[in-house]
Order: sequence, then structure tokens, then C-alpha cells
Amino acid sequence: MATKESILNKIQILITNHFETPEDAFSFFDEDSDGKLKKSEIVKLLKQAEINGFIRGLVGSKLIDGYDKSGDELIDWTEFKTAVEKIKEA
Ligand SMILES: [Ca+2]
Repeated sequence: MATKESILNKIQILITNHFETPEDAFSFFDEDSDGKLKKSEIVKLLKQAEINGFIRGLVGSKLIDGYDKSGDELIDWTEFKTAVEKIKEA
């Protein structure tokens, strides 16, 4: 069973190893360039982070629940940056 810690750890490894900066990661996964990550874009990030396909949808929803402060069901750059900083501390 994947724990929250192991999932966050994989996300951190992806961002650290594959991108120069969190900004690069954000713009890479923001495929429609609207400045926000919607659930389908977050699920692609989770796929890249090698999160098991069976739980990607659930994890995506949980991340949105946890980090979407504005309540629009999207993760904008400020929210993403806050999430990345929290993940680093974990
Ligand atoms: Ca987007």
C-alpha cells in the first residue's frame, strides 16, 4: 500500500531529478498553459512520478483537496509552489 509519504517522496524526486526548477515542472504539466493544473494534468504528473495507475485518480483528488486553497478545484502556481515547499519539509 502506497503511503502518503511515499507518494509525496516520488513527486519530490520527479520534480528534483527531471526539472531545473519547480517553475519548469509546473509549466511542463500545465499542458493547456492556463496557469493552473487541472486534475487530468495532475494525474499526468503522478504518472510521470510512477504513482500506481489504480490510485492516481484518488491521489489527484486528494492533492487538490489538500492544496487548492482558492476552492476552484485547480492548482495554480502559488498553490503548487506551497505544495512543493511542504513536500520538501516532509
Ligand atoms: Ca492547465
